Amino acid sequence: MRIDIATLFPEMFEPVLQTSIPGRAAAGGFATYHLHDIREFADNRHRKVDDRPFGGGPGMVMMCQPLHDCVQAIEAADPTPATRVLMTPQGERMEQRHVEMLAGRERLLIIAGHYEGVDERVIEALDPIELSIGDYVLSGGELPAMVLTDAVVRLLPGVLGHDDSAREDSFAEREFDDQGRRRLLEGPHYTRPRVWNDRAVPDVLLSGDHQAVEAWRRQQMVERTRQRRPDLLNRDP
Ligand code: 9D3
Repeated sequence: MRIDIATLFPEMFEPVLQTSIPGRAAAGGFATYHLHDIREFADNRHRKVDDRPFGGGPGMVMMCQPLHDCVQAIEAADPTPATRVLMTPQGERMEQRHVEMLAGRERLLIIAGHYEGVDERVIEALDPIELSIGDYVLSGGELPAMVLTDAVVRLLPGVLGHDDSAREDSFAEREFDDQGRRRLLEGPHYTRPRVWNDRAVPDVLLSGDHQAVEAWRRQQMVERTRQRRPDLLNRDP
């Protein structure tokens, strides 16, 4: 998969995309990342890409022309059609179903907004999928673009080890259902030592009784989900 990212801060992305799973995806040739600085498409001496909002109000608005020219140049650089995604607080809240849909595309063009917002006319002209990563205020769309990239590339075939893909294939172990909805929260995890600061690992996990372990884990998952995420229980099938 080719992932193009249009941003005012390309330098923010490089360490994140070269590390951990996104880094492995690139090193293995499963994903390529192409960063583009929207400011390089400013057509004025001062490299200005924002301006004051018509009608007044606080903050600055990202201008149409630099972003539009940036997207045209990105798309012209490779004939593969790109799925355009704008990261914006006005978007649909991103969930695993969006991630799965985007992981099936050959090429993504992710636009990280900044400032108060993007001029509505260039959004209309580009007609991107608009996504938010949740209802809290960030300084821009850069971190959301990285979140989306991480979530997508880990789904690309071959990126995760065999263990993980085998696990994803096993229905009972799947984290998400066919509609991309989270099923149950995970239960607690434990490793050595058996006692740490007077806290012991639950006896059942040391019992060697595999059936009892599975029953206990299931009960922990259900109880934790009831307490923390009751919205996940008793939903439409
Ligand atoms: C504090 C300013 N807000 C109202 C006066 C509006 C606002 C504008 C721009 C709030 C945040 C931003 C920058 N954020 C994003 O571009 C963004 C975002 C986010 O802030 N939260 C969750 N998902 C996303 S995706 C893009």
